[in-house]
Amino acid sequence: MADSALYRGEIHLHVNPDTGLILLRLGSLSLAGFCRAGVNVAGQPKVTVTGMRAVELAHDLIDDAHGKGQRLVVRFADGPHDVGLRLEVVVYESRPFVTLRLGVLNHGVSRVFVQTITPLDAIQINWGEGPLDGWVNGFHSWSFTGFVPHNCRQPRPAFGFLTRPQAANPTTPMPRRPGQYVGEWVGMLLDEGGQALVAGFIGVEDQFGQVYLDGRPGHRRLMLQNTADGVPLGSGEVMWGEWAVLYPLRLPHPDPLGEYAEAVARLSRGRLPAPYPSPGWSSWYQFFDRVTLDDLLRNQVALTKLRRQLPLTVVQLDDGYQPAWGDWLAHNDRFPSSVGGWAAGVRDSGFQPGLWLSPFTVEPSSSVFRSYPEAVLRTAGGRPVSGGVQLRRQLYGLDPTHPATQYLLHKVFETAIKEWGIRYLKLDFLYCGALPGARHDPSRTRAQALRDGLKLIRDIAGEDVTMVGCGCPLGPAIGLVDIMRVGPDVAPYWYPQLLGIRALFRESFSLPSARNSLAVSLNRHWTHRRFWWLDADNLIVRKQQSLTDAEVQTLVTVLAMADSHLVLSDDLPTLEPERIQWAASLLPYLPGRTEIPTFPCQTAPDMLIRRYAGPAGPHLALALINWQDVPARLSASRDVLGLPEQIPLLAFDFWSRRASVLPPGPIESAPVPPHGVVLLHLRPLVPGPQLVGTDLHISGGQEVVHWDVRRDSLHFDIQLERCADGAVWLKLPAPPHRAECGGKPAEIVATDQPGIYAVRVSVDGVAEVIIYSEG
Ligand code: 9PG
Repeated sequence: MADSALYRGEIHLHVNPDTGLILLRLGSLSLAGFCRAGVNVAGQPKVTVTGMRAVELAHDLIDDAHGKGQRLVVRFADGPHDVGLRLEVVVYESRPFVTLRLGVLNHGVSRVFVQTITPLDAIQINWGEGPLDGWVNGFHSWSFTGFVPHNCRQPRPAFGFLTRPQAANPTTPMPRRPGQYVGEWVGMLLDEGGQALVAGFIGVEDQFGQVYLDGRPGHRRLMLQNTADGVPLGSGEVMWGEWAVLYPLRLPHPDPLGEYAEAVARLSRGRLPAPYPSPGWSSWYQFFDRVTLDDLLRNQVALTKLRRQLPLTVVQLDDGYQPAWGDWLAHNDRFPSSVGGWAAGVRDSGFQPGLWLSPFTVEPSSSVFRSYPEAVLRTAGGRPVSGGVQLRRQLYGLDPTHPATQYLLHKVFETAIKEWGIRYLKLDFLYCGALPGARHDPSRTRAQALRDGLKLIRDIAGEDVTMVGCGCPLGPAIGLVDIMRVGPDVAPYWYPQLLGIRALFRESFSLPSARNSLAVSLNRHWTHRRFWWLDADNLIVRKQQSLTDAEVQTLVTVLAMADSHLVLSDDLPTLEPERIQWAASLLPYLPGRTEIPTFPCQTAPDMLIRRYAGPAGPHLALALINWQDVPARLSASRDVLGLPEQIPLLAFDFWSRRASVLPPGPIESAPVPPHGVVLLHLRPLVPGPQLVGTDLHISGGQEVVHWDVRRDSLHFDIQLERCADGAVWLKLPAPPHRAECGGKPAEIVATDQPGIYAVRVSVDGVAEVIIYSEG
């Protein structure tokens, strides 16, 4: 038999042909385990087939989506029910990872049902002595995603027995003990010394995949498992699990999941709105499910008045117009006329109507539920499968593989898109298209059923309609949605609460709350612009709510630093002018690069960096977030920021509008209020005139598009695509004599810092500014 080993740099893999033991060395770590599959025959319990004795080993050279590589193929002797396994392992010339997948072959005469495909179950991991921390990805938009310290239990859904599918994958068992973790698609193990291991499925279209991790000393385990949902496999047929990857990492690292995400995107190409998604307004976080047509109309009037100042182009009606979930083409008595009539009015006033729909969800009182009972996904025993409970409403899922569901999807989306002219769809509760159950087409997995459903919607909608995924299992939506909600709901309060109770739910990361939406979305930033445009949920800026001013500033700042899709959800006619400015400061989206230096080692990352390059020189925005409940001084080392240690920095504090010069050494803040943020724009101090910052745009200067230093004057242009009054802070070697903005005199204000001046500017889309120095 051929050699049973593969080598490439730090990666070494060996399969023992007599026992099937897979030995994998990744740098200084080593893992040992087996591959397995779980299958059953009709009416009998599941049995495990383990790859043990190799009957064939083959090597070849390949050239696939990840480049040139060497492949090892191992065929194992048949196990129970004459099921055979075939393992493929690849190492690549220019990739730091090993990929593997497992095939299940039915060599028997009767059908088998495939439940699980496990390309690697590593039951032994050599990795130091201490306990290992975990990082886990969650199943859908609202699922907990983030760091789990080894001494804490992985956060689980509140009232799981009622609301499990709303928070997590209902078929994935939750880890019981601290030190055990389970991630959907991808997870990481981490040690104190900065060594990390990434393990995940890069194939995401056909089967859901979990990575089970145990970081406890003496119990270490890493299992990559696909769920095949009991799909039948006929005699002589083969079914492949998804491709998985493993790679070691040294932390800190600028982009720990970059290799993983790029590999996913090479197999399932992402979809990106170009050049960026249209910003909008939504009814949900102000009016919730009590929204009326009048609320919409008043806000449309306000949007028209604010158009130059706050150029939002989509008006998105959320949940609340329908008489019942499922009856999406009808409207309730808060809407005297049809949704189509409202949409036409929105278009007439020059905006784009956007509509919320929950295409795979029905409630029992809907006419769809009564008229198309066959479209509702059921258990093998015929009971509808629960999709959870929303505001005391029992939700059920539709079966996307059923022709009746397909007929309903056609009807809803053809009406909404072709008749009503909706070009922006927020598609919610999409996990309801992937609930576990007995599907009409039993050969489709849950992941395939959802992807089929989303594909059908995309086909009806066409390429130009913007689709936002929400409550959506991440993998199967890649390439089909343009924008993805990557965290739970924001709310007009900071911590999660249920029925007015806060104390019990602090660790319930899937419940609506500002903290939850920010923390989880930041842990999914690595998906941004790779799979879709990231949506960290709507912005709420109004004063009339339970968020403090500091908390609202944190919301604004995180959305900016994460480069999130912007949708404002406040009652605009009553919104305070200052708050309108806060929201407007996020527009337009300006190019920059986000870094989260502590990722993946903090549940709620407290430091965000965004690097900008522009004609006024490169600068960086540094956001330090105080997640604590008491005021705190926050700091960042220059090393982490990649800034020279010895050079003073020009700093502009965006929220306090203060310019200063920071001495060499670490950057330290004044006390930051609970849940507040300090946002600094930093530039190394150099001789000559310099931009310090602006209060026009949250990037603090990226809107300056032209910068020309002459002998006695400084010329620069501002491009904002909206109207704004504000100021630009400048460091000038000589006191300015006079200033002009758009040909008119501009006021110069001295600051308390020698050599730093603020120049008042008025921008009408663009502005040309000239500063003349004395003498
Ligand atoms: C409309 C809303 C908004 C919001 C969505 C989604 O009960 N729950 O677990 C639950 C979770 C999320 C949720 C509502 C209920 O919000 O994210 O933006 O569109 O639906 O109903």
